[in-house]
Amino acid sequence: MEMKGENPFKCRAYAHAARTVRALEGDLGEAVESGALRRVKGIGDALFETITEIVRTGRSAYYEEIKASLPEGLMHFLSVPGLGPKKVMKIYEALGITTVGELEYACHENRLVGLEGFGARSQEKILEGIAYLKKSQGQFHYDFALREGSALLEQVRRFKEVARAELAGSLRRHKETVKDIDLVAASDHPDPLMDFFASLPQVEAVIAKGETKTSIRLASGINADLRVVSPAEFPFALLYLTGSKEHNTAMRGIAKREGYKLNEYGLFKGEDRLISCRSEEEIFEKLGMADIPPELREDQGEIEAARAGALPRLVEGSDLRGLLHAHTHWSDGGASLEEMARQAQALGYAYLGISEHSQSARYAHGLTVDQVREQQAEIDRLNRQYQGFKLLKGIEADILADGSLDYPDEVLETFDCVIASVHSRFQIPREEMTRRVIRALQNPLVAILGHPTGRLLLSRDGYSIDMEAVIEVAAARGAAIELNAHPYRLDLDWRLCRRAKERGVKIAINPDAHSLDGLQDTIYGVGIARKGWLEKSDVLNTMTLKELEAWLAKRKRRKNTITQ
Ligand code: DGT
Ligand code: CA
Ligand code: ZN
Repeated sequence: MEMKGENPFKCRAYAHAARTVRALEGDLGEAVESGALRRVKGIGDALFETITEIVRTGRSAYYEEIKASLPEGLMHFLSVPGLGPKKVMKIYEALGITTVGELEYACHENRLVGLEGFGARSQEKILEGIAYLKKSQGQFHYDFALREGSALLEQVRRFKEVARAELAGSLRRHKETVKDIDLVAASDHPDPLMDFFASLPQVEAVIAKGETKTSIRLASGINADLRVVSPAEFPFALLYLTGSKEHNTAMRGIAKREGYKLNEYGLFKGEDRLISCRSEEEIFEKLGMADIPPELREDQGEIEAARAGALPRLVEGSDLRGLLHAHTHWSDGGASLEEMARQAQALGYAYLGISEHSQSARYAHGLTVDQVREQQAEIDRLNRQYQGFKLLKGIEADILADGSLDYPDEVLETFDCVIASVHSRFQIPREEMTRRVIRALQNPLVAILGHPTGRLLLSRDGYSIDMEAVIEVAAARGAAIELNAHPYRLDLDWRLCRRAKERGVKIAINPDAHSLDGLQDTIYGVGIARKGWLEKSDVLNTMTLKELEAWLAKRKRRKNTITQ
């Protein structure tokens, strides 16, 4: 609509409605049919009609009409980070280009430099954006791949004569992003299973179909491979297809040293004598190793650890006692304090740390000092009603350009748990960003550094920062670092989680929830924490409420001893 130059108010109403629908609790179809949606704020008659049409027919005539009136490739411009609809149309109208490839070429030819509203710097940024797009193309967020993969797995498992089936590949290893979905199934009759798989309703195209392997593309855009093996081969195929490639290579080396041959079909001794194994665990055992959790299979020392009996006991979702970092209606969240608290209790947690945005984050309705006081009073009031559960008073304080925080210390002191995060000025030089974040961490009132690199998976790299140096300061200060569990962030990266653990820095697995459902994003953070070798004792919010309160109080005492 913006590309077509539609009325800006109308555009905004649609964008707003999209966010509203996304945050809606319950079933959208029901809300449409009962007319309840019509009573939701911001959904007028026209929008209600459009949404009803989409729900009932899966399409919108208005959308199709707009789309058809624009050159097809132009929509893809919008995937280039930093290019909005207005700029896209300017480029199109001035240069007549309609594909991302042409756009890249035009940048190389310096044709954007002289264009009104552009310049050398914006041309360079567009080129960077295109490079990013190319790099991330064909990659998918973990949560999306897991949803699609789990649905496929369920369908395959329900098919007759499938003895066992599992997800494999990067999805099973819980990588933060994945290229495709890998599935392995055990069956003595692969043919009908291959036919069944290739004709599932969500299949858009069959890429390859063989006797033991079929590759499909789903309508949602991601590819999936199904490998079918005999039940006896299953554990070996699962091990092999889980990988990673580097882990597999190292495993083969170990097998060889032990006088075996290991491949996707089996473990063999001497002249191809099969050593049968019923599970991956048995294969590891035969090779003198402890069972290596899939998350660790990246050839990062897990094989040596498994041989030495020194694998970590990885943290589990059930180890978490509470959650920190949630937003509510008070700033940019989609639910009330009470609703969030109720949901956290329903999920079995003993505490929930509320952390709205701070005052300079206007775009996210950051809290003024007066609002902070009001919210804290409201939290006190609610806490008096709860038993075995407590809301913690927190804040997600912006780290300002100079590394100071967004409230004076007298205000920061009133919180139980201060999370400090960078939300602006990402483009500064590495040294400056490192100094900025370190300065914030040196404030003894800061308990946790929020989403420490600011990355948005598949759309924005983290800002340039010396995380090793930041980890050192967190260690010295006794502050924690967040592992933001939102599937688009998963920040701190798992490779650095391990570094933090080595330095004794606690990691807080935080949902950064902006809705009731958002609280359950925590599972993605747990997966990444496991991938980063973290154990229960490495994770801040495995503490009981009492332990956590003592940990937080210690921080405040330290503040007093410094200022006195
Ligand atoms: P991705 O890129 O997110 O799909 O990552 P993966 O690890 O799922 O890679 P994929 O789908 O190409 O292959 C699935 C598994 O198959 C992989 O985890 C390990 C195994 N594999 C694939 N190619 C090779 C290879 O050349 N050598 C060995 N040893 N294993 C391989
Ligand atoms: Ca894969
Ligand atoms: Zn944030």
